[in-house]
Amino acid sequence: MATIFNKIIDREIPADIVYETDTVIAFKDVNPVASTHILIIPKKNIPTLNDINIKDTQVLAELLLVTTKIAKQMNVDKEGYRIVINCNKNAGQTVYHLHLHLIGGRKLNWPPG
Ligand code: DGP
Repeated sequence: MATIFNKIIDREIPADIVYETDTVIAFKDVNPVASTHILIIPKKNIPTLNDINIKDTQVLAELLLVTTKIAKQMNVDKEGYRIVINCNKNAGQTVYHLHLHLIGGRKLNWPPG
């Protein structure tokens, strides 16, 4: 099912895009929880982490590689950052299109809330 993120991919609504390839796209989160808060998503519709399969191996690897590139680009790689994937309601997933949150720029608490 199409979500708001498909509209960002298709340029139907604006987003602050920081990185893009044929298969993934990354943009600033509209509700940032830290000075660096980027969402990295596959262009392919994958609703949740539960929906990945072996055919997605390449795109999943690319999501992680792109995340590390953006962390460098945003200058949070040395101080540190966190990647979060919320899966379904107990984790607070609100957009049902797989996405990685890249969060950095401040000290992050552990365990998360
Ligand atoms: P999650 O709770 O993991 O499903 O996080 C979804 C995130 O998506 C949330 O941090 C806010 C962000 N978000 C929702 N709608 C939009 C939008 O239209 N544009 C942007 N840039 N981010 C959005």
